[in-house]
Amino acid sequence: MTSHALNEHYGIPGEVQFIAGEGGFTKAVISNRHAAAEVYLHGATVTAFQPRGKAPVLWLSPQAVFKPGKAIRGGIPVCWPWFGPHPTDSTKPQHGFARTAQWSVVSTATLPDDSTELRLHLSDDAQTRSIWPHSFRLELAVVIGSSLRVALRTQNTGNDPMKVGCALHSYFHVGDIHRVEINGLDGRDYVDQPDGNRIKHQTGPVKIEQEVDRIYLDTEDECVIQDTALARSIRVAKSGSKSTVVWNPWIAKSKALADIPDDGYLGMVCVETTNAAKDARFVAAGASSEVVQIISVE
Ligand code: TA6
Repeated sequence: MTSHALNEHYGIPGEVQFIAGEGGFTKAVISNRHAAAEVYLHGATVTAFQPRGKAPVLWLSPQAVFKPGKAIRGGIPVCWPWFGPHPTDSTKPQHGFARTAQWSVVSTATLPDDSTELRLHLSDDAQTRSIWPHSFRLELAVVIGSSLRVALRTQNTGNDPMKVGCALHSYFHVGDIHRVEINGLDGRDYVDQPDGNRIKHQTGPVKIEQEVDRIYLDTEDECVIQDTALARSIRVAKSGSKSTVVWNPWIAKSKALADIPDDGYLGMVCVETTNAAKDARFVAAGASSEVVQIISVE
């Protein structure tokens, strides 16, 4: 659907407008009394969220590549129906196919508290079934208010159970990674991916002093990113998830990844709400499963 048609059907004057964004991909530009935000239909990727009077909350790489088949580097990519490499077939895309698919608009609405809701959906087609032999309806509901609520709902519309791994792979903007601590994971075990996937135990807050790529297990807790440089805390609450991923590429990986500036690691950290590792979920035929992330700034 063209931006013009989208605005005809789903635009809300002064609040929701669909325009051509980077790479010619369509994005929803949202503005209300609480915040401003942007959401690309490419991958249903929230790429910006900024509460009124506050610094941007999400990090979007200045070197992000906007082209078919490539995930946007930053914001909140939707990793689905698997997290990380495909469990058995390395030829299949890392983090699944949802984050590079073209999603459709379901609805837009102004909520009673003047927040804005945008719902997007993705359903199976011959292309997805060639990669993953299941029928599904995926819906992303984004509510932009003083906080940002992102809900990913998986519906199994087929006749067979399906195993789903996923992530709301959120990149957060921080003032200085050296002065960041992440609270909420104390006492949890985690898979330390850069160290041979060894299982380790978290003591105290998470500090970023090297490449960090950890799947924290058996945790339903809220995380708080203490960003001393920007004198703020970013709260990341969740439901439908028992695994939280923390990632910072650090120096070498920032240099290795073309869509991250060499010094990109200094201003970002990922805290991801996931069904990863043993937290992947079976969704029975006709059933649904939902993961929710709620982001707020203090
Ligand atoms: O969520 C952490 C992670 O799995 C890291 O291993 C890193 O690969 C990151 O995702 C980004 O993955 P991408 O495929 O977007 O480069």
